Amino acid sequence: MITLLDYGAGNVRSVKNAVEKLGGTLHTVASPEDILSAEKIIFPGVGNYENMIQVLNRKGYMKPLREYLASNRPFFGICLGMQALFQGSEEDLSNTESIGFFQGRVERFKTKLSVPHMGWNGIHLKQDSPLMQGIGPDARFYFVHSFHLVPHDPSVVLTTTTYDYAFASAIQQGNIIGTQFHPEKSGKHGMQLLENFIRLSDFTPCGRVDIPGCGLSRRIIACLDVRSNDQGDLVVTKGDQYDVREKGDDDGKGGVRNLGKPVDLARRYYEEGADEITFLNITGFRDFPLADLPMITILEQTSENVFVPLTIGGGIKDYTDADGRHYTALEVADRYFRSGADKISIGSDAVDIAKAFVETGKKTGQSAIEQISRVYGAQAVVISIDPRRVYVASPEDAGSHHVIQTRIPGPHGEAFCWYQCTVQGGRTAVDLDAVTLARACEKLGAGEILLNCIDRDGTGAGFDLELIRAVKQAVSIPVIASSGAGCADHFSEVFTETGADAALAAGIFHRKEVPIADVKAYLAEHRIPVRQSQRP
Ligand code: 1PR
Repeated sequence: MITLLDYGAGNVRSVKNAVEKLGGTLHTVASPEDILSAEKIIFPGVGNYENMIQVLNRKGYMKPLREYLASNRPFFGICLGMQALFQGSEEDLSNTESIGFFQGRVERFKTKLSVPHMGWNGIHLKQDSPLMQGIGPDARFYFVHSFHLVPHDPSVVLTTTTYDYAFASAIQQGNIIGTQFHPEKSGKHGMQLLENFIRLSDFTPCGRVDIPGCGLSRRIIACLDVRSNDQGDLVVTKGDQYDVREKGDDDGKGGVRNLGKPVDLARRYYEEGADEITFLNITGFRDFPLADLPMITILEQTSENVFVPLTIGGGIKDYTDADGRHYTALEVADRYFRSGADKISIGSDAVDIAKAFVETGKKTGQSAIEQISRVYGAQAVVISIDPRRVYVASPEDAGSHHVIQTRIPGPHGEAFCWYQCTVQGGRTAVDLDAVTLARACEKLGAGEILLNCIDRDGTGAGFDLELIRAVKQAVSIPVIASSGAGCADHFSEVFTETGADAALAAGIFHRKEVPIADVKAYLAEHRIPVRQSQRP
């Protein structure tokens, strides 16, 4: 029997699903007594440290947790669940007392690399622990965090991981274990680790070792654009420059392209080695997503069998329904996190928010970006940008917009362009450029940029390298390059020429033109680090 400490923030569904898939039985903590009577505890933490500590205090969990840990019964803290074991964090501005079982604190990454540290990274093993049985030096695990542990006592470090510099990525003392990475999101190796925790009863390490692992890989993301077709079924579709209807009918208005069922395709991509899966509800801007229960069901069903990060986008904004009930974007996001999402992606609403911020220079604290980031952490907030090129003869013609000199001249030989943001799936253009939008959203608390490009979407002509380079240079959060992948070499090109942290594709995967495994094999041949595809 595993006792799950769910304090109400973040996606615990994946941990539940993983434990149940491995044959474990779960009981969720409902009172402080449940902690005291537990035999094995898993404490998954995602989101904001300060919020977590306040909730633990409010629920009266601090004292029983300290008693439980002192008894050396098995405990597995994941991400914030590990950080909480120490004395405090730079993320906690109110400096509330933490569990303090170990000496040390949590500090923000001090690096020029993208923060959050997001993606699949290796581990350098420092202790010979039964927990690590069956996990070799090629294992990579999924990390997503802006803060890392600085323990006082180096003997509690189980593994370190290098992101610019080495930091403690897992700790262990007796049966008390913690990982900064998410085993429940780390495919086969993560499942092995959880299985070891469920199966074994004594984790006491047998001594010190020094086994280096591999480094951070570039991520390959499969994207599923989802919408109802004309028969009302939710299907994965795929547009050409955002037009998802078949061509060729007399009136030019064919049916919605149907490339498969969302849950089936997501599972296929997980098995083929996708590092993440993104669902975009592409009509979310006009329908209220919480009324769109099938989308919630898709997430719930996907998370039963897919153990890599899931992002969901479309319609994440404040909303008033037909009965006059108001929902905040935070409530919409909360429902998605509870259904199995690890990150939410905001498209149209981010444009309005950023525009207001750029015009006033003031943060309201109330925008969807700020609210969701405050509760769930920056790493859970992705901004999806849908830009289109606007050619100009000279930089002055672009006004205050971020303009670049382009190698791809415009229809009249223009040598300059800027990237105009759009909303509502490309239907409406806005007086804001993609670079300014990305910068503003980073300042407001977003943790990642999903950078689409309407000109390239579905063309197979390759990513828009000039766009991606401009945005990547403007922000310090990770950037996902999207739109236009047509062959494996396009992925290699986008990583080497823009520094993108991840690359996303849809059409070539849906049509089975280039399998994910082939993309990864090609990247590995070209010395670009990737997590090798492995059947789960
Ligand atoms: O505005 O917050 O409701 O979010 C809506 C979301 O839906 C946005 O993220 C927006 O990008 C997306 N969206 C809206 N309409 C469309 C459409 O296609 N008609 N899809 C759409 C965007 C673009 C990519 C695509 C890549 C890779 N899809 O995500 O998957 O371009 O494609 P490729 O590899 O085939 O070239 P909101």
